[in-house]
Amino acid sequence: MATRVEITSDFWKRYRNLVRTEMIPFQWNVLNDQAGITIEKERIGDEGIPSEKSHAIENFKIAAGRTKGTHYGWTFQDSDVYKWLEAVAYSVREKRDPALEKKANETIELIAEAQEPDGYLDTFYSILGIEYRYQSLGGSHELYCMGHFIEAAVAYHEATGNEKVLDVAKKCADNIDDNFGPEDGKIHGYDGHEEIEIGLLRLYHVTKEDRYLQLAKYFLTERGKHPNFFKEQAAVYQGPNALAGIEKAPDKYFQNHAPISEQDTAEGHAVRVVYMCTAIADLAATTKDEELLQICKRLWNNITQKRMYITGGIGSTVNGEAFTLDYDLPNDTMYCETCAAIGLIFFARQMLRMEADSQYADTMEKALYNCALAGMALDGKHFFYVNPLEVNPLKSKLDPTKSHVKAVRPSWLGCACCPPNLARMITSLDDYIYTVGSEKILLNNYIDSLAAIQDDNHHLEITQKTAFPWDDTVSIIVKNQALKTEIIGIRIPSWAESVDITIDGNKVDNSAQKGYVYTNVAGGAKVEIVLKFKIEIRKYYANSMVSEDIGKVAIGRGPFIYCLEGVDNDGTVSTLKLTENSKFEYHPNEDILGGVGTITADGQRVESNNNQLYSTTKPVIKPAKLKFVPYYAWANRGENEMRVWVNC
Ligand code: FUB
Ligand code: ZN
Repeated sequence: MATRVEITSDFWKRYRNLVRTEMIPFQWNVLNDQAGITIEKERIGDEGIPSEKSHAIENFKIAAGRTKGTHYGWTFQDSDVYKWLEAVAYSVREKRDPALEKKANETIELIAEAQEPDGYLDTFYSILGIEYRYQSLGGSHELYCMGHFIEAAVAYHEATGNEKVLDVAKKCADNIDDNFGPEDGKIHGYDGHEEIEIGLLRLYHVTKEDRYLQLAKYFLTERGKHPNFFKEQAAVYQGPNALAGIEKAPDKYFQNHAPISEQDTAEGHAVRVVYMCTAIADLAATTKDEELLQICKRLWNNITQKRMYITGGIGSTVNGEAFTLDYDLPNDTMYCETCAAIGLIFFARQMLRMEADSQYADTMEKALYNCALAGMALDGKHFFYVNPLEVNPLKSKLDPTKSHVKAVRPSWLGCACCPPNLARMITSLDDYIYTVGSEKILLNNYIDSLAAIQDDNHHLEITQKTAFPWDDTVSIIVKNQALKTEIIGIRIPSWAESVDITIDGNKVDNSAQKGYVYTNVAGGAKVEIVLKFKIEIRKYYANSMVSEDIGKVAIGRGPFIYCLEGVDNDGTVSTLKLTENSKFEYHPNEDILGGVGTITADGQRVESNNNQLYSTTKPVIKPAKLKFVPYYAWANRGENEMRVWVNC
């Protein structure tokens, strides 16, 4: 490994240990239907949601011929197993675990047995009708699942040296290559859900086999060139029900409305968009393609400047789990799927390979510390799919348009894409701290850690000592063991009011270029860079085009966005108000929510003085104390009202 980062941060070690000791074993039990839990439907009113069991491992056993039975679950049920395997890979990369590796190796054997002799891999069609494969790509998720497998395989191979898993992945990619592409006789199409493109590029990076890169490029550039592709396939399809009817969704749902070169706005299903963008950005960075970079920048700007929540969440509507239009950011009906925030983090990471611009790392950090982390309970065993910015638990129960907006995290969901996505994100967080380029190294995330960066261009160690995100000081010790000078770019976060920087005790210029302050570390030198951020409690106002946030304010400190929860605020938070003169105080608080910083403010409560629905009497305004907790930690103390955007 060219770069190895050991995370030593208390904040992140707790999460990473939780994933290793609770989440991965728990998910294994779920995948094997041995967790003894109730699986919830994502929302009411959709009878087609399979939620009696996971059956994911059983599907593989049936496809492998080890047991008899039929397929159960979504067409993409296999991906739950692959994401689990990927999380295992990163977890054992951090700390070898023979018992867990044995389970993973056995799972790989099972997957290999389920693979068709020609490399095709998908239990849904292997069980229900292999002759129908690749014929219903709008909803079948075959390539999506194989993409997840390939990602897991590359990660597991890199972590353990396991060759078998990489062989299965190559066979799988070769089968896709045999079946798709511009040549006559091949399918001129792509999957309804982007993901295979990410997997193929990862496989290319490890094997250097150009066919995989070309195939990823084909899928990306073919998309949107013939929007009727899914409909045409569906019209003649006679195989098992692979989300029948999905082809009638608007072309935008699949990012199939125009070639990617003509896509200026983020349209349709949010996870698909950011997975597509991640792959385009990886391809652009890998091939140094300027046109692809411009596509990425247009989509990035549209998402982050017009369609993203202050928590880093994306997807404004449950209808198609999708983007809607610029500035349409409702707080209590939105989607903000955990996977979408994670996908945005993937996209940001790829953008940093091309542009040393801190906006990417700022957004990565925002999505990570807020929307993504909120997807998981502090116990590591309960998960949100949807991450609202405002909840009234009764409305979620009684208003069918809000049934997807849950007030407490279920143990597991019928559509289980988010929990294993969180597991793989948290276990691979070490990959997001630095961007190692041939000319410079960017320090993107402040996380207590030890990094060894050793490749053809670099030979150095970087140690970060910090109690961030709760503290304002970071000591960075850079030991350059090479002869050449290293250029280190240090990110100045957008939430910092200012920063003092010293190098070996001497104050230095803190002017930044696109959000990074650069310093040279001479060959053979060891320097200590100390950053002291001025972090204040901030009031954020949304653009006035966001009608839902007019007259409201959101509170943040450092990377965290805060929220009000009923449990801290006499039950009801919708009647609370901040004023222009509200004074805020920050309190480190070890006693709640696993140790967080809370914020209090003096404000007001608005109360009607009669019980009429409408009245000519103005409500009474009473003084009130407001208490805020970090958004990521909400919904860990039972069912509660919650609000990010507070009346003011
Ligand atoms: O379609 C597979 C996954 O299920 C998507 O990424 C999620 O949004 C959920 O729809
Ligand atoms: Zn998800």
